Amino acid sequence: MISTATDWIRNAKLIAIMTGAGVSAESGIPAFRGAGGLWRSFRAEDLASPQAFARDPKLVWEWYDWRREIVAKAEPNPAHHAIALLQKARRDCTLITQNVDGLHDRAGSVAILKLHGDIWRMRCTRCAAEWPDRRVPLPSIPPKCQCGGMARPAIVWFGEPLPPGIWSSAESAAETCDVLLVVGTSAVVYPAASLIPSARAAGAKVIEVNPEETPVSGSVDCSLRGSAGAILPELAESILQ
Ligand code: BV8
Ligand code: ZN
Repeated sequence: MISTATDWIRNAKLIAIMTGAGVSAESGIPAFRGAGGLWRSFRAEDLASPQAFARDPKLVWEWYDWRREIVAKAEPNPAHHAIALLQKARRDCTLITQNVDGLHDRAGSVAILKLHGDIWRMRCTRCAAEWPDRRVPLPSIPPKCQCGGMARPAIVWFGEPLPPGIWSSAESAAETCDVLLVVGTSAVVYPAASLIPSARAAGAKVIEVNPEETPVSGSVDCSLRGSAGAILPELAESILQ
């Protein structure tokens, strides 16, 4: 199986890689669904929405402050490094991520299409200014903009549209690639998950890396059952040798 995947990627002209929370699991960052997805008694869907933020901005910010602390202590794992290596070796490799943790950046990946935003950036709810803020923990919650307005995480919440430019770049990468490598996503969040059938419909070979079955496992061309931290370095090594 992995040799098939290696051949497809080696012979591909255009490669797209789409990652989800599973690629950061081995860095110790809890994924959204499954055991680690809870904080106090809340699920991500209860907190990652404009309604939750309007109702209780302090609670939502406490959740992000807690996640920022975990992410700040986390290191990119071999999967992030293997993806960065592939991108360096293959200029025609587009990285699309649903993650907001910034670990792909820290592993050296560039031109990352961040579909759901960035946990290290803030946006003012009053003047819409946007800025990086890496303070952990935050000195005051909720954080404020220089204009005095309340800041929100520069993250795409449920019910909010994805950044239009980034989304259209991700769509065209999925529709033009010869191989789409899907790593560590449960493929239940849309529109991100729709990139998988779009790539397939456009004729790409789709390879999935996940220790578990997902709703797309039955319709991909190659399912590599295992952890990203083990499989990606093996893939990168055999592709680049
Ligand atoms: C939109 C930022 C429209 C937040 C995130 C009903 C009501 C309301 C909305 C909807 C609805 N039905 C559908 C929707 C749309 C909704 C949606 O898809 N909901 C789902 C839950 C059904 N989508 C939206 O709302 C999107 N916006 O539709 O807007 C619109 C359009 C125009 C104008 C106005 C509005 C916005 C979606 C973005 C939400 N924000 N993140 C934050 O992070 O704080 S999504 C969140 O889920 C994360 O980004 C995460 O990445 C993403 C997807 O989850 P996964 O990455 O897949 O992670 P998960 O834990 O699920 O799975 C981990 C996987 O890894 C597992 O498969 C596991 O087996 C695997 N794994 C574990 N260990 C490893 C591993 N794999 C490899 N190696 C390992 N070691
Ligand atoms: Zn402001």
